[in-house]
Amino acid sequence: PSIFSANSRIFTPASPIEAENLLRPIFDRSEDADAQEVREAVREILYDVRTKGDAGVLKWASSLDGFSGDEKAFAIDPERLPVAWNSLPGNVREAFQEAKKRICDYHVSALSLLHDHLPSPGKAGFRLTPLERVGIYVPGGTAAYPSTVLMTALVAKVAGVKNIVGVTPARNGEVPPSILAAFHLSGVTEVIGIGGVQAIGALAFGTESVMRVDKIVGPGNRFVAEAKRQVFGLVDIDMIAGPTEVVIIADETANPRWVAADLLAQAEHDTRSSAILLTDSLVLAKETAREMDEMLGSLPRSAIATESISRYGYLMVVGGMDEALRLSDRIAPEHLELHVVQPMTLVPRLAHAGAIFIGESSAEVFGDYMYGPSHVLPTSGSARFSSPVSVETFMKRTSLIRGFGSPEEQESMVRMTALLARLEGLEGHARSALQRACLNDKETI
Ligand code: HSO
Ligand code: ZN
Repeated sequence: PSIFSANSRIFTPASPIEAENLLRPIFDRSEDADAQEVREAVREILYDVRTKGDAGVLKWASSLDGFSGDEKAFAIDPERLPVAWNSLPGNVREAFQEAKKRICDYHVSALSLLHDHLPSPGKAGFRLTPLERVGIYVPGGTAAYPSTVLMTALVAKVAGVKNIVGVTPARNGEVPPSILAAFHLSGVTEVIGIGGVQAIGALAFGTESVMRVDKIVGPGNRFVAEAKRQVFGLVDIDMIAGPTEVVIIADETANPRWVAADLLAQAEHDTRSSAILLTDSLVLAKETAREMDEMLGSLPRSAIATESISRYGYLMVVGGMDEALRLSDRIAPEHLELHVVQPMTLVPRLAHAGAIFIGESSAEVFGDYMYGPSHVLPTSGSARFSSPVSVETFMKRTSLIRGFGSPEEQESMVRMTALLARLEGLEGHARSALQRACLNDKETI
């Protein structure tokens, strides 16, 4: 029996600096002691895939994933997808359909806000086009979530991506039916049954049997994350995903049962997940701890949740809401819940979060499945500079340039361009510009 009590995770820092120091393990969480080993292992596998193609993939898929078969077995028979979908119970299919509808509605309206800016004569503008071929990576094991398939593949579909290839490890030829069903529901018709670093390599370099993609999207373990980092540039990637996290800002009016339940929902994902309460109420912190202890008693994944809470869980009592907001921005959490009297008033005062759940009825778990925005969000503080997966993840911009507005403007642009080109020692550039000068004083500048 565990002697852990969430009470031991209540902190009452006396100053903002002390609060920040207490949170140090959160900021250091992504720096793995063995990162060097991970980097080297990944480099070796990617090298094999790049130089040996299918044979390289096969070598690692069989030694790491127990893959049996030849490279013809990489591709999963598309006929298995509708079969998997039809094998799900009716009410599960109904829930998935509803999730699909809400995800598509949200992203269709997001897409409608994006417009090409086609240039009139003499102006510049831009055009947005979908990527042509995208790989949706789905990890194996307990982190294989069909909801994540919907939250990535459907977004790509709405953005207009023509070729979406699902990639997931087939252990002994088997992929969980719920994953195949989710591919089917998302309109993915091509599925490759390999996983890990070798799969990322195949997607990035292409092999005899796997066609290379333009972008790789989706979560994965540390090895997959490092592989995506190493192939970035050759292909695009969505992000480097770290363990999931939630911050809840709550005042004394919050319901401690809901706060506790939401913290545990995040903590059960992974022993390295982080769940943090920031409150100005010691009473709320104590009641939340009591509720957590009680709920942990019957939670099937209590071992994972307990480990995550005891390492990266905090019930932090701070001097006031200003301090709570400041700490939350410092963490830049993937998910932020606001359980306070007037939650909307806090929103403009917060700069950094992947997704903000406004008001205590907006639980993060609804965002995992049913609210439309993608649940693939920036983690590990990267919400400071990056965004959730969205239609823009699957699009790119091309600048469009269409001449100058008048002969006078053209004349002066020719002169200035030639001047700057010669400053850079590029006479060829200067002459190219000068070709466009008006006839009267073509060569004098
Ligand atoms: N909360 C996770 C996503 C997820 N939860 C999938 C359940 N299934 C990261 O945003
Ligand atoms: Zn979740």
